[in-house]
Amino acid sequence: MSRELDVEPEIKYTEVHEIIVPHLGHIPIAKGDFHALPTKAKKFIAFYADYLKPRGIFICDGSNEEATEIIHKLEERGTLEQLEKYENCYVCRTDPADVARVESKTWICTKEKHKTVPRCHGDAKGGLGQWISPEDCQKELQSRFPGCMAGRMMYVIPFSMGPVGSPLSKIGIEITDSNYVLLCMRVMTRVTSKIWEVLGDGDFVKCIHSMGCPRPWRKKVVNHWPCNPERIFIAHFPEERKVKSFGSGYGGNSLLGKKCFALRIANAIARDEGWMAEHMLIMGITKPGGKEHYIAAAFPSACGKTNLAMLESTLPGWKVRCVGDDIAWMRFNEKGELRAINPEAGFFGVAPGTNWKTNPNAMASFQKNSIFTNVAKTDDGSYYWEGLEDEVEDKNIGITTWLGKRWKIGEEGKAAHPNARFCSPAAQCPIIHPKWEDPEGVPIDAILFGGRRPEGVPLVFESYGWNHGVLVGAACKSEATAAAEFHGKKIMHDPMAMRPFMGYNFGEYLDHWLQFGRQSGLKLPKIFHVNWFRTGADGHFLWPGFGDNIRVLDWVCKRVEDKDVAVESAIGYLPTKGSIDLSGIEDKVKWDELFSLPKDYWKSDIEETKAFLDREVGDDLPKEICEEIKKMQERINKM
Ligand code: GTP
Ligand code: SPV
Ligand code: MN
Repeated sequence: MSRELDVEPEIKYTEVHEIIVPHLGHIPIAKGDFHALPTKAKKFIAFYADYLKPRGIFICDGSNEEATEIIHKLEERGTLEQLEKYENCYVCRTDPADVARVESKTWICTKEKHKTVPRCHGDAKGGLGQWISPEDCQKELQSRFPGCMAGRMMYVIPFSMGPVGSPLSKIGIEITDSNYVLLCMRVMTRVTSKIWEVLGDGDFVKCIHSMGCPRPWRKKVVNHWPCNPERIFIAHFPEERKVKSFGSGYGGNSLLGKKCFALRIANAIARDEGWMAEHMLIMGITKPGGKEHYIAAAFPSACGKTNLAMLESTLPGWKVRCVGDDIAWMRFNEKGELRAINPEAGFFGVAPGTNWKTNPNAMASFQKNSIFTNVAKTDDGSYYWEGLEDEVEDKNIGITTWLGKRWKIGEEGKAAHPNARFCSPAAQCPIIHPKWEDPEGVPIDAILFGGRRPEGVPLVFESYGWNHGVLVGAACKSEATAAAEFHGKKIMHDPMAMRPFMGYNFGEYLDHWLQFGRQSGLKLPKIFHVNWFRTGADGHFLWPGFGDNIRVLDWVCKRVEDKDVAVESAIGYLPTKGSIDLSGIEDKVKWDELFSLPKDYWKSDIEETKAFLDREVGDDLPKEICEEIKKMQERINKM
């Protein structure tokens, strides 16, 4: 057996059982029955207790009493503040230096470099996964983790991604010194002591997280939110199914079940096991009197997944139901159907822009049992953010911003951080699908890709087939958003909406997608591209979006049903004029502008995409993708 890549050199894994466990005598078990746990879990906990040196070990059981106890503690300390208008809702303000994912400090560690990043040439910028060698990684970890929980409690969180015990689910254990993380993990994943029974002797994904502020901590703690932003380091070990995250308490950096496990680690597991872990929402849509179709959609962070997954149809009679809003695990079953589950149990959604008009179902989901991060609070105990202006009764009410400043609507500055988030249980969503926890998953009929494309890209088009669809996904680009550390509105590549979440060589990932197309007997979903964000000459969006997106989904469903409502174009099938139902919004929508294909734009776009893929994927770029690029260039030249 190979040793763990990141085992601290002076402590051997084989010695854990004999050497570390006796040390537990010095670290009290604050809660839980350590000795009743499965052996592998005991070894894991003991090893890290000895290494991180917490003042106690708290084995979480997932109960409400446990949460209440932690919430009270955090209220006393000032980390959480109750939102009195709702039931069991709290606001948390972070250190303003810790507000989003940090791609530049996120690493994948494998022995071989090209397991992680493609064999590309000299000038690759390396945007598709960052590799770090085990030696360098070890150095970084050694300079951070030993003793990093001194004076703090070590929480041990057993959790399941996917319904507990389902064959498609996977178990993880997160060790953290942040009780905010514990509270959010309880919402986002299934945390229960049943995990220990299901786990038995089995393996689990090891998640280790620390805020990186051992006591005594001499630096100033801002907003009662300990963190260590200069020292953030997030390391993934796909071969060992392990994640180590240091320095940040925020979202995808610290709720390790989400991006770290359910995307980066799962992505690598999925390749080995023949399935897919994707940054996709899952939804079911049924037209009046029709059959339900299931759609999975990959849009980059803050580009509309949560909103689409919970869409409130503006066309009468349509039924939309949400299976998941951020991550899909998908596998072809023995009948050749692509089945998808949502591995998460909650929503960690963008708050600004969410209101009773744009997303009433999200609003309804977080009226109780929810945690709001970096939102503002009104003096009458309600949350507040940009987009709620029209829904506040008293427009003159006093507001405390996410930065703790006194503020009123209309004044300068922002009330909430643009990446402020609500964290609420999926089960509270009024349109949650009755099958959202079905261990078999739901059958996917169509896959959508999309992004924020102010220019050139029509509202919707359909790919010419699976391989072309994979190219459409690989060519995804979008304006930067506040979900990561980038600033400004530059257009960035975000292939398959997975740029920040790749767990292995992106060339091999594309090949993994393509091999489904080479197999026989699989019912491959149709692949589409959508763009809600095209702007006109005046800078305004050309498409009303939100509930009106049902009109586009309607067209997608017609195509899934093989209806003749499309015409060929250089970039794929476009809707025939009039085949998208615009009843009621005819005046608002300029069809020709929304669907125009400027030849110069597409000529340079495909060239730029080709240059990007050549540069970043290099020798690992599958030949099918090169062929599809060539066909696309030929079509564009003929425009
Ligand atoms: P992550 O949770 O970061 O992965 O984001 P997401 O893809 O779930 O994005 P979300 O649905 O939270 O939307 C992000 C932002 O886009 C919000 O401010 C929304 O108001 C806005 N948005 C979503 N859908 C639409 C749309 O159809 N049209 C327009 N104009 N804006 C939209
Ligand atoms: C994203 O950025 O895609 C999110 C938010 O869903 S976070 O959990 O912070 O990654
Ligand atoms: Mn996301």
